[in-house]
Amino acid sequence: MEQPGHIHVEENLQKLTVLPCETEKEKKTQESNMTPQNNDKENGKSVEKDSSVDILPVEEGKKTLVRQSDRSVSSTSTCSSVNYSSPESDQVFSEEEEIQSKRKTLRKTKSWKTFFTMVHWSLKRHNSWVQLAGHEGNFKASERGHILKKFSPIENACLEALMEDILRPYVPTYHGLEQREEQTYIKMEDLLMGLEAASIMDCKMGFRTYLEDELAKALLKPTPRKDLYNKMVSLDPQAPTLEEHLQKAITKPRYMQWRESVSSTALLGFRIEGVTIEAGSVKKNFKKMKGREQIMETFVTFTKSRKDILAAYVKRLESMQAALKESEFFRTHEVIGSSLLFVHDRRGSAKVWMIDFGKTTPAPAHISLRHDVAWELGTHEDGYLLGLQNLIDTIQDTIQMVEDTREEADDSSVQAGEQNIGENEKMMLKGETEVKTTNGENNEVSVGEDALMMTPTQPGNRVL
Ligand code: I3P
Repeated sequence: MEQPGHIHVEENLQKLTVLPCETEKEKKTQESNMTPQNNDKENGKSVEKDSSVDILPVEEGKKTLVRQSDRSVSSTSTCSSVNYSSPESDQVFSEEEEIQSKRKTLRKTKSWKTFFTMVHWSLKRHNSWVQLAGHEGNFKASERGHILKKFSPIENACLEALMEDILRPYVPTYHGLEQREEQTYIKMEDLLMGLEAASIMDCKMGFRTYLEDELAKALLKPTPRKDLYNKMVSLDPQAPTLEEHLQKAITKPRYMQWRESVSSTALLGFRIEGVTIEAGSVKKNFKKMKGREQIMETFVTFTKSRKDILAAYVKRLESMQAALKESEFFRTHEVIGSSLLFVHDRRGSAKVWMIDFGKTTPAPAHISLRHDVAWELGTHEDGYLLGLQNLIDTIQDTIQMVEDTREEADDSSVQAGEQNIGENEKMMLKGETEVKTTNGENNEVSVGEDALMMTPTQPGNRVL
C-alpha cells in the first residue's frame, strides 16, 4: 500500500525527461558561450583537462567494501526544502608563491567556476589563498590566519555545532560571522597558515553527492540544465541518451549520479577532486579516475613517495574515524558533498581536515545514521564511513607499494652490481680489468638511479 507523500523514483534517472527551458545556469552558459572546460582552456594552464586522463576499465578494488545500492526505490524524501543549489562544496587553502605570478593567474581565472583560483593574499603577503573546486567568488580575504566564506545557513549551523562536538579537532575553527558591505561571511581558520609550499589534495567523500531532497525536487519538477549537459558531453559525448541529446539538457541529479559512476565515488565512496603539489600547478583531471591503482599512483605522486607523510595521513584518518564513530553530530547529519582536505608541506607536517558542510543537513529526528551501509532512498545514508575505510586502505596499500618498489629498486641495483662483478671477473681474465672497473662502478650507480626513476613516482605523473 502506497504511503501518502511517496515519490515514484524512476528506475533510471535518465527517464527524468525534461522540456527544454532556460534556467539561470543556461543563461550563464549562453552568455559566456562556452563550457567551463573551454573557459579553463582560455584561462591558461592552471587547470588540466579531464580528457587527458586515461580511462581504465572499472576496477574491482580488492578492499572495496560496498557498491552503491540500486537507487530505484520508492520512498519518501523528508529533507528540508532549503535551496541546495547554493554555492557550496568549496575548498580553500593558501600557498606561498610569487606575488607577480599570482596576479597573473588571478587575471586569468575569470570564469564562473575555475578550480584553483587565487583570491587573496594575507596582510603580510607571505601567504595567499586559493580556491579549489567550488563556486568562484565564495571567499574573501581576512586577517592573517583566517578566511571568510560566503554565508550559508546550512554550513554555518554545521560549524557552530561542530565546535561543540568531538569532531572539532578535525574541522577548521569557526570564528563567527563577519559583515563586508552587503554580504555576510563565515569566518574560519586558514588551514594552510604557516605551511611551506603546501601540497594539497581534495577528496569528496561518500557514495552519494546529491541530497535526497534534490532528487525529490527533480522528480516532481524536472529542471533541465544545458550547462550540465555540456559538461557531460565534454567528458563523454556518448553519455547522454538520445533524448538528452535532442533536449541538450539534463537534470542535476542525473548529472551528479553520472559523475559518481564515472569516478571512484560509486565504487569506493570517495573521489579525488583536485591536487596541487608544493604550491605548483593545479591538477583537476580526475573526473574519470575510478580505479584504485590510479588513486594509489596519485597518492605516490602527491607525497613524492614519502612514507612518513603517507603514514601520518593514515594515522590522522584513523583517529578521525574513531571520532566520527563517537560523534553526535555525525550520527544526526547526512554528510553530502563534504570533502577531506589533505595538506602537507616539505617539512613533513601532514594533516587531514573535514571541510565543506554546505550540503550537510540534519537527518529526520527518528533516524540515527550509521554511515556504513549502502544508501536506499529515504534512509539518508551517505556511506561516508565506507568511503573513509576504503581511503585508509588505499593509502596503506600505497605505503606498501612504495616499500615494494624501493625493494625492487634496491634489488635491481644489487643485481646490476653482481652482474658487473661477474663481467669484471671474466674481463680480468681477459686483461680488460681497468676499463671495466670504472664503468662497472658508474653503471651500478646509474642502474640504481634508473630503477628509482621507474618507481611509482613517475607513473603518478601520468595520472596527474
Ligand atoms: C559540480 C559538482 C559540485 C556541484 C555542482 C556540479 O560538477 O558536482 O559538487 O555543486 O552543481 O556542477 P563537476 O564536479 O562535474 O563540475 P554542489 O555540490 O553545490 O551541488 P552546480 O552546477 O549546481 O553548482
